Amino acid sequence: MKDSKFLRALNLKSNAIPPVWFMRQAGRYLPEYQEIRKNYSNFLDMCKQPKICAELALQPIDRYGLDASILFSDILTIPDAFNLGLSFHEGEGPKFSNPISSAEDINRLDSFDVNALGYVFKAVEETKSLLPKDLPLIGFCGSPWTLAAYSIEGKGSKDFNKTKSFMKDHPAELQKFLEILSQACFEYLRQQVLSGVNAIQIFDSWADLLSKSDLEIYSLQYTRKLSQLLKADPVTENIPIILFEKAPKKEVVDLIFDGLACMSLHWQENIEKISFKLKSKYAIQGNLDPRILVESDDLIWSETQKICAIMSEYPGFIFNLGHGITPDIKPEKVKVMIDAIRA
Ligand code: 1CP
Repeated sequence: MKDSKFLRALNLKSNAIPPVWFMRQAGRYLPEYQEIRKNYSNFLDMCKQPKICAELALQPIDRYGLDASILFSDILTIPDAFNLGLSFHEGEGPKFSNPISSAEDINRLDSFDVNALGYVFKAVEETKSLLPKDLPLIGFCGSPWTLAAYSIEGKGSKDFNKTKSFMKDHPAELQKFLEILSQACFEYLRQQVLSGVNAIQIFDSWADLLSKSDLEIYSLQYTRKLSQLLKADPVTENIPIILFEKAPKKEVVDLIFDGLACMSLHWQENIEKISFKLKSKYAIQGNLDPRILVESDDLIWSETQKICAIMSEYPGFIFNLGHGITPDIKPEKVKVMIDAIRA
């Protein structure tokens, strides 16, 4: 892994050309993904096939020669392992048949058995066996808060009203659930590392649901706890941790903490301003607006180069989008962006 530009950046070393990978780099915008996806009615069944996951993780690497690969799985495997009954069907987001709907549901929760996620760890091993030697693999989990939000809401949602009511009615039980999820995330990531991942990203994709003070109480507190557990364990202590917070109500400087290697910036953040504050302390990943990818090649090129120019003197810059690639994007547009980075 000595020659990995991505790992160099996470260690705050400079690269003449920034490393690049994308959130949701494998997925529905790729025809080769659709080709495999059509064989499964429930997306989760596909995630339970380690060899298929490895093949899917390699698709964007083969197509674009990216600088990092990400495990092909989903953040919702943990709630599924708590027997909340996850499925994903055609044209729908995730659905839980047995969501958390009362305080008692939390007290009655099955204990977490990391071995129930053995299919994910096998997928890590399979993916590592196919990847070029110097290409790192990113493992991941959802933040405890984001996992709790889906587990209570029972599905994806615009406003997560059920979750917000639960928070108001049962704050102590919610905190208990977040504790349980933090420990589960730790065991899950530790096992991913034992199976071969080289870096970890924590997705707090529903950070934007929380007010400034609730963000600390229900999300950041537990993400920090998870990171502390990782940094205190000999298996995971040297694995760089990247944190993605979607549109948080707090300033980025108020989200970072000791033990973090890198902040993955949402597209609404001002990368230039933030770079002055984080320089020499944290790597930065980001943060082109994914919607730029529906625009003209010229605009994609200039907006990509703008970010690269701003960050050219920043040791520890990793090019990424400010959130995931959406299913409507044409793969050729992604190529334009990569060419602009490497030009
Ligand atoms: O029908 C299909 O083909 C399923 C689409 C799909 C894919 C390709 C889902 C369902 N998950 C994934 C893969 C996935 N999910 C990866 C690995 C691939 C890669 O990045 O290249 C990762 C890292 C995730 C993580 C994930 N899942 C997040 C965090 C990232 C983010 O976008 O904020 C979240 C929020 C999910 C939930 C999820 N999974 C799938 C869907 C449709 C959703 C979102 C539902 C909603 O809007 O609430």
